[in-house]
Amino acid sequence: MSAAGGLPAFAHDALGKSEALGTVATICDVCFWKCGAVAHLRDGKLWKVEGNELDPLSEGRLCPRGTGGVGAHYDANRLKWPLIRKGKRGQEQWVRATWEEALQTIADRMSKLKADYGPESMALFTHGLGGSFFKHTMHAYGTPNIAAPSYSQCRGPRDVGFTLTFGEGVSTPERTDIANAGCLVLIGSHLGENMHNTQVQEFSHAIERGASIIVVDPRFSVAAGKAKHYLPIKPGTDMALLLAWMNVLVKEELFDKEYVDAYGYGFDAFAAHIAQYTPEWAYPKTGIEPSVIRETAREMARHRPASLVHPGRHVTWYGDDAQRSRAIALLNALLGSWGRKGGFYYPASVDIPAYPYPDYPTPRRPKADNPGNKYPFADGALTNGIREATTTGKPYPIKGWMVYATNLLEAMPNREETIRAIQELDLMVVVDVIPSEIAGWADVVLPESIYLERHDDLHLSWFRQPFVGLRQPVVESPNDQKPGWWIARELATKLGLESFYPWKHIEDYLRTRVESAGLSFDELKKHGVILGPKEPLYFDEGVPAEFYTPSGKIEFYSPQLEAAGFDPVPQFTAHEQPPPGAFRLLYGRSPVHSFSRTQTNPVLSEMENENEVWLNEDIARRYGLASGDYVRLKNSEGTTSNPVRVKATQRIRGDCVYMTHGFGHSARGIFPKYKKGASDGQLITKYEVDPLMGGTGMNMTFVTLELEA
Ligand SMILES: Nc1nc2c(c(=O)[nH]1)N[C@H]1C(S)=C(S)[C@@H](COP(=O)(O)OP(=O)(O)OC[C@H]3O[C@@H](n4cnc5c(=O)[nH]c(N)nc54)[C@H](O)[C@@H]3O)O[C@H]1N2
Ligand SMILES: Nc1nc2c(c(=O)[nH]1)N[C@H]1C(S)=C(S)[C@@H](COP(=O)(O)OP(=O)(O)OC[C@H]3O[C@@H](n4cnc5c(=O)[nH]c(N)nc54)[C@H](O)[C@@H]3O)O[C@H]1N2
Ligand code: SF4
Ligand SMILES: [Mo]
Repeated sequence: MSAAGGLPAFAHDALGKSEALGTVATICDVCFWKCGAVAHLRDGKLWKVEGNELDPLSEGRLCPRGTGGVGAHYDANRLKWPLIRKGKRGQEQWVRATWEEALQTIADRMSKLKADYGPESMALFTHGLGGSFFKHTMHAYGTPNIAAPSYSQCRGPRDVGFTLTFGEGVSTPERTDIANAGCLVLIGSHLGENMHNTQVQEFSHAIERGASIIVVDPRFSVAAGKAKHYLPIKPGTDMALLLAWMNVLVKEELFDKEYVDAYGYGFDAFAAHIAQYTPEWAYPKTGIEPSVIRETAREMARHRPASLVHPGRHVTWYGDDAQRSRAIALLNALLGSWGRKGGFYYPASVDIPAYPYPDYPTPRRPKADNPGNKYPFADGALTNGIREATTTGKPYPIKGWMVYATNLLEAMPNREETIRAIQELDLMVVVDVIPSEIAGWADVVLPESIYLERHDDLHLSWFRQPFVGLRQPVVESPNDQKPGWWIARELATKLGLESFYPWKHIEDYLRTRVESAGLSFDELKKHGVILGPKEPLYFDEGVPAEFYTPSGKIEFYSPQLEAAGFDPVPQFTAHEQPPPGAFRLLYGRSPVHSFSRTQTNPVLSEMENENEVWLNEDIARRYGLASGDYVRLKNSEGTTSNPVRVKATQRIRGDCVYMTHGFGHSARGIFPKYKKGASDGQLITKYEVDPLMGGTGMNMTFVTLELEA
């Protein structure tokens, strides 16, 4: 099984051939969706992972990445023990250290930072459930600077746009009732490539049921292949389409008048504003024919209120993303889908009290990411704001970064800016499982046990079925890796913060919490999940129709935005288009990989070990290119990618190219065979900051093609 790295042969045997010797219920972490899983052992070794049938998120089925999760345990690229830098930052030269040495080094430097600059000078970047004990240690230490790219490089603008409109965001997992939608509109959301398990399962049931699907994407995505209407929009013009759709619904009186009368605020001002945005106005901008705009608007109206315009997730596209998300929210409001079956349901969670910790110290200064409230509607911390504070020393110096499970060099736009900030630090710590790009810049690298080797905090998502889930170890770590909770606890102890960790082992912590809610921890360990009682999901099931906006209503016209100097009703802004000979770089998901975190997984790498660049076939022909040829992409600043294989296809417009994110690794410690393909993260140097909330629009990169000799 050399192709699959260190994978034992039996891991590839036909499933079910021989009896598994043990099973452990746990939670997948190949992405942060947190599906309930059951891991099987054979001869004491990790054999396979399947869905946990009791778990409402997975309903017994994992996505391909989750199934391939065993490969994370057998990944030959893994960090094996703590490392301390020798040589310059970024040279990726290390000496092996003991945990005692590594953690004492970090604690000594953190104590010095606290004395010299205050605890706020330390920032934590984190992604996923595993980060919760690092957050706890950092709060106890006294810093408010805790951020994740999953806010300002992903879903932040969406939740701001929805909150401005309905008074609430769409949360994770999204409260979208795809399961019951009669019409589902996907704007970019590439379900089927985006493999968020629950949504993909609901989407496939919707297809089976014959739901009417409308897909808006410059690229004929997997979802587009299932659509009744596919709208190949010109990139960056979705706002024009949304405005025109709303224009049709209002003009033809197809919207839910009763719902708008009952719950809407400022509808008349909204309607007056929207009157100018006819389908004929939108046509030259979007490239979508007026008749198609009208037909699709009517299709949505026919199915309302079970007409769901999906809010998307990764919406940081063009810098006006919160307003575009608000337009999506308003379109849903016209269709009456919020709080209605087949639209947006009201989620619930099991109520488990927090652990009775002492109070955290109050930071003396507010967080540094958004000085002077420059981005007035930011309701999460901005990674890019912390990066800027680190580089400029303003509003106060940030001198230490702790980076947990987030590859900032691939995830944040403009890698050079990130490196410049890192050079200002007195301390840079990375907690990772492989020697990733970001780990390459650390002073101290701490190897974490992978999710199948550790406990994490309880999983308490808000969902249509309330539940609590447990991640627990299935196998031991192969080397000197340690679980995050242990690392965060040891570090706190060395910082003199042991009063924040009254428990010794995480099982004591978990048991205390679960039992304080009157539930059985032993049952949770056995089944991996405990369901709570179902609650009403929709207004007509008894959910009170309350909107937490200032007016207490759905804000068609937003006095909040107006007061802050922004458009109270969304408007269209034209975005720069690529110059002749250049293409807009678009990116998305590979169905068998997560971000930049799975390319070294031997099982998933066997399925796909490099990405491709999608290029319109007619254009490819002009360049003399065919599928399988290799090109490099060069951005307008002159940054050039690794060679990447061409996919010449009619499935993409001629003004853009597309690739999946996460490939083209450059870290020294990753074996060369896992570094194939090109990195979108390397090419995205230009970005547009959202003036409402500080998210970074990253679809602003133009590339040209460099042919391989
Ligand atoms: N397999 C897998 N699944 C994942 C992940 C993963 O890593 N792997 N990551 C998860 C995460 S964190 C997120 S946030 C989601 C992201 O997934 P989504 O939120 O579904 O994806 P987007 O980033 O919106 O979209 C990429 C799609 O938008 C299209 N697009 C690009 N520009 C435009 C435009 O201007 N207009 C329109 N209408 N479409 C455009 C692209 O062609 C592509 O099809 O995926 C999640 N699911
Ligand atoms: N150019 C570009 N930028 C993007 C995106 C894009 O598509 N293109 N997508 C955006 C989106 S939607 C999001 S949500 C963010 C996500 O971006 P990130 O938050 O960076 O997410 P990942 O790529 O999952 O980063 C995971 C890092 O954690 C490490 N890791 C994996 N498993 C573990 C573990 O068990 N423990 C620890 N300690 N570390 C682990 C991996 O090796 C990797 O270094 O990126 C955003 N930025
Ligand atoms: S969506 Fe896939 S990778 Fe993510 S948690 Fe679920 S099974 Fe795992
Ligand atoms: Mo994301």
